[in-house]
Amino acid sequence: MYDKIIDKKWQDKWYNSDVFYALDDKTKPKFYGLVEFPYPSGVGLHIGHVKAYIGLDVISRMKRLQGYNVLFPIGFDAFGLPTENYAIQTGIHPRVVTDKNIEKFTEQLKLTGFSFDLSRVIDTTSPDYYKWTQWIFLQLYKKGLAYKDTTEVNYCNNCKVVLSNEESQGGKCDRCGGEVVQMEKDVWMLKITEYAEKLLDGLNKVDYPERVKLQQENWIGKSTGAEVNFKLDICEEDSLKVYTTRPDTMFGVTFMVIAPEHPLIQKYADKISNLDEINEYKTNAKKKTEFERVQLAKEKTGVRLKGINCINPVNGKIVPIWVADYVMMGYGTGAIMAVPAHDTRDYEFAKKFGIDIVQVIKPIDENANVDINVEPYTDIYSGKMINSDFLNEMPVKVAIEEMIVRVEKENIGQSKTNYFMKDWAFARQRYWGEPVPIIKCEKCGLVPVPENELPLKLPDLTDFKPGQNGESPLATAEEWKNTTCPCCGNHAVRETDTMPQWAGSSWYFLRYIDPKNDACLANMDELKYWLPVDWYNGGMEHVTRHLIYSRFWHHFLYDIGVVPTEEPYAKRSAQGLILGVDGEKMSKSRGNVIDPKDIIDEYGSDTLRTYILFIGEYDESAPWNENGVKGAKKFLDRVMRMDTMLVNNYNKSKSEMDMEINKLIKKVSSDYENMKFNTAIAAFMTYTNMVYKVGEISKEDFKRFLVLLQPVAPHVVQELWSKHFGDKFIELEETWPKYDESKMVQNTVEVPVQINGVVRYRISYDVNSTKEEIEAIALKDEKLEQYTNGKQIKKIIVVPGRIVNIVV
Ligand code: ANZ
Ligand code: ZN
Repeated sequence: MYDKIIDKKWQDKWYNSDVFYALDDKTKPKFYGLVEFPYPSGVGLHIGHVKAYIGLDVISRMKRLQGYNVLFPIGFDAFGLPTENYAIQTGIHPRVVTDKNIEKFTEQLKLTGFSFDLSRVIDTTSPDYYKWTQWIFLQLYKKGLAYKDTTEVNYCNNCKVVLSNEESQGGKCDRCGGEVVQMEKDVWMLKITEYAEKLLDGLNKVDYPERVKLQQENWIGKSTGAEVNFKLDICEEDSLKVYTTRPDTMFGVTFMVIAPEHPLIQKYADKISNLDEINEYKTNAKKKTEFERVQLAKEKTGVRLKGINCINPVNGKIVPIWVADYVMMGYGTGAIMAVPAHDTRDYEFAKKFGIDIVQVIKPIDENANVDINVEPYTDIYSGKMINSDFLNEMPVKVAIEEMIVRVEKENIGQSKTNYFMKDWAFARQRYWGEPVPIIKCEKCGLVPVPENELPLKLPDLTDFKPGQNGESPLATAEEWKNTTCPCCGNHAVRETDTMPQWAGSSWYFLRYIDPKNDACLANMDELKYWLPVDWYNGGMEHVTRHLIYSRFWHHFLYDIGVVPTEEPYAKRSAQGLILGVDGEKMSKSRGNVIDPKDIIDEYGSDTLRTYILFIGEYDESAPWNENGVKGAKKFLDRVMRMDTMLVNNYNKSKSEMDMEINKLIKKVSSDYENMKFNTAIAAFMTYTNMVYKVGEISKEDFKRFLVLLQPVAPHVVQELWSKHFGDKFIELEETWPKYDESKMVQNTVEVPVQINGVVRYRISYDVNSTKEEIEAIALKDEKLEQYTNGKQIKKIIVVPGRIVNIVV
């Protein structure tokens, strides 16, 4: 029986030893396995963490046994709102809360038996660590990639912080789920857009799942097209600039749309006869989130801008301008040329307001039924131009090129690439974050804190509450805030914004490589040996947040010569969720949360590990099932009792047993490598059943079985190992077994031998034997004597694979 008493016994030994520490030996091949480090919340380790970490725990354990120098580190991403909010509620300092939570987390990680290198634990809130986060910020600042700008930002009234686009996807705050509103604010921004191309390119050089690549590509959202200027009828000197991906459709433009925030409205306010109406529309638009505004399904609204029109540069036609909130100020130029015949949103708008619709693209198939009076024709990635003068009959792709050439030649526009991704709003108005190391001087402007003064530590406050109107609590730390300018020595004040939580996690994997270095973020020789991370596992929810941010920082650090590789992660995988018993996402409110601690207490760590790996495909979601847990426990019980069947040499079925263990080695090795843990465990179960059926297992095969199973059930395995094969840790004594392909085919056959029509005994021979060889084996058998009684053998007939007939 697997008794959970052994868990503690081995955990104590493991974590009091250096068995999981990465070696300082660069002659060995290395394996760097990385998992997303946890936020140490008060709730502690949840079941999702276990699933997220166990995959690479298995792989790392296998790699150790395969002779790699393995770095499998863990740390804590500890700045952030939950801790701070808790501090505000209870008055306990976030430092105290964080330390307590980290301690609790570490204990729970040990309970699960993870093979993390605990000598390299990092904590993003420790000044030794955030010194380097601040240092990276200063390098970004010096290269012009960190800048301060007054822009419309996403703001959460609940959390009282500015959010980046990545943190407000779908118009909801990442933290609290509340509505995100737009607010004009002076904030720090990081120019991630400058790295858009590199981030796209780099995807070709890494081994990421397709769905991860696709999500990143879509988030970056590269779009190529043209900016085209439409002159204003009231002032031919001035024009309205639009961004379009379809310059080929310019003859189909029947109206223009500008975003409610477009500056044209201010500029020509005196020319607009319905300014009040426009302003009212603008006020209403402000109340909507960006998400609401751009939704396709939404009923279109808008107001005609009376008093100003545009002139279509290709045909001289007068085109009315409308103000509508489906056009966003933050994308392209905040103005579009509307082509209702071929764009759904423009079509709905034109129908609602009775605007002309002119078809300019027809399908290649002349017989296809297109009626733009009924619906827009949007299948326009192929097709030919009509009603378009010099473009007529051209395929659309040619027409796009042709029109770009034309607008550039006639100086009415130029080709243009846009990205959906925006620069990264990089400031929070909260206490528990890295202080932005910048000083504001009246004379010198923004001045970086000198690098030798880093870390710029957080002041010790007692009140952490965010201020009103987006003021940071640091603004109340008078003594800390007031300083002198490093440039001119005059009085100056510190930046009081802190960095967002994503800062510390954007480079943490570098620090694990050299966690105690105080001269640089990590030593180059160490980085050269360990980078890139060989395998990074994490959640799908981080693909367009952390995974983009950290790739951006890494590319930047590569460009300034601080790291030796362009891409940080060679390979990425993503685990699926564990759902509640009801098949729904686990949540406190649903009451379907499974606490790993409860499972460990009742069934043991290895049961939890085995079950989670067995629950389904590792990268897919699967509901929790208590019977499955019991099944895993039963399997481990059977493994624990397998040693009652140990023999030095097989008495029966040797070749079959040889075949089975070799098949197991091959399957488990490749299944682990492909994260097919469930089928690997199924193979262990089949093998175990077979051993029980045969009733014996050789010591040699048992050894190999244990090595293979160790990554999944290290407690059980180490216990059995110490009982039969010595006291040391298995990884110090044994290496990963190799399989012998030649033993994996069924290479012997067993056939009956009949003497005068009666089956008397059986012989086995190699499948490749000739008739003569089979004959010889049949005749050599010692049992022959007793059935022939010395009589003369008259005839022997061999039917290979079936029978041997002897007539005496
Ligand atoms: C004319 C046209 C005709 C368009 C047509 C599309 C289809 P992506 O691919 O996402 O870059 N657009 C441009 N700026 C916009 C803004 N600020 N808010 C809302 N829509 C905007 O999309 C670019 C297309 O989206 C542009 O091409 C423009 O409409 C619209 F048959 O111009 B198009
Ligand atoms: Zn100064």
